[in-house]
Amino acid sequence: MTYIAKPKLHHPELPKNKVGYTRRDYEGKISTLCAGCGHDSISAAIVQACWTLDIEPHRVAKLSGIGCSSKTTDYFLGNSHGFNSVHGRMPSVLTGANLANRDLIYMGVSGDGDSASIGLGQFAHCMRRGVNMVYIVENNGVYGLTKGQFSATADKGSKSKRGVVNNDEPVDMIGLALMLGATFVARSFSGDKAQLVPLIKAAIEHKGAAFLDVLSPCVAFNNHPGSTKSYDYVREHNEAVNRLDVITGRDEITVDYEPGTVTAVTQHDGSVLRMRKLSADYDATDRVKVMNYLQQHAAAGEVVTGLLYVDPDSADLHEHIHTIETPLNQLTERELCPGAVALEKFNASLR
Ligand SMILES: Cc1ncc(C[n+]2csc(CCOP(=O)(O)OP(=O)(O)O)c2C)c(N)n1
Ligand code: SF4
Ligand SMILES: [Mg+2]
Repeated sequence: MTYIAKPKLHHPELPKNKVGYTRRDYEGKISTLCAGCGHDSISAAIVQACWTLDIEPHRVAKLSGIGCSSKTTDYFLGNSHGFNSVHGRMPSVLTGANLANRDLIYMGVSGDGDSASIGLGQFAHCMRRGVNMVYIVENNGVYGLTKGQFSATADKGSKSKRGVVNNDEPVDMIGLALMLGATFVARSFSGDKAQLVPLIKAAIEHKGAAFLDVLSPCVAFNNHPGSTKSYDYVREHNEAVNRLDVITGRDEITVDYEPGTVTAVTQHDGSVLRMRKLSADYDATDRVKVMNYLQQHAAAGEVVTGLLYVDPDSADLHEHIHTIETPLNQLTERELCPGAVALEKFNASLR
């Protein structure tokens, strides 16, 4: 992968977070994406989210597949663990890493081609298994890296840059994530940092599979009239159901909730999601109602954004399969290989 390292020089008085890092410490290499690509704004939002959450960079593992979107893991969190896998295989590689070391924060970054075509099966299984991760799809409706073919999320009737109409039904990744049991489902727009940063923070604090579909226009191949993934189209059709604040479990909670307008959801680690209702009939904790609401609004041509669904009592894969609290990669040989007597006893219990 080609890259240009960022100069390390910065102002000596840049503000530091609680763990002693400046925002610059969360950046990566200089991006080689097209100027104006939505994916770069998502990288900036990830940097902002991790810096403000006071996460030590070495506690994050970022994984990706193949595509312009998957290249971005090189452009943020340069001091974190990273693995660029093959096309559509990020979820299985991430699942394996997560099983070996549950102590890291896992961030999977993918594209609509990477996740809705070749990686659709992998996406499905990490959602239904509840792998503890933030799964970000940088959704531009095209294969940007291979020069703008329609992807499986391109809307029926939308036009390519050359005027060709897409006649195939789109894969609705939000609908799939909900159906498959994801416990945190959100949609946002790369051009709306005020909405995107708190959603990423909330997804990081969530236990289980947190899915974020981020509309991220491809300025080179899908930002023209007739595209439903262009900056203009998303701005004009954006229908936000809520606005989010995240208060981490570590901080004292001193918020004054306004009855009727703010819903507070406490997560497993004590962090509180405060959702300001923008739509009076929206309940982000009722999976079936959320699915109906999204279908109705999609039929009306609206792009519904915000925290769409959250299960405050979520569990993750480790709970499902009863692994021990100690990360498997820290177990000693003695614990991993308890000896012939223990093995014989175990085998006898199965006879
Ligand atoms: C196994 C395999 N098949 C096909 C390709 C070619 N290929 C590279 S990137 C890509 C699609 C990328 O689209 P998306 O995930 O939407 O990322 P974007 O570039 O739009 O961000 C394809 C088909 C590949 N690299 N590997
Ligand atoms: S081709 Fe599209 S997706 Fe790729 S970097 Fe350029 S604008 Fe972004
Ligand atoms: Mg794409």
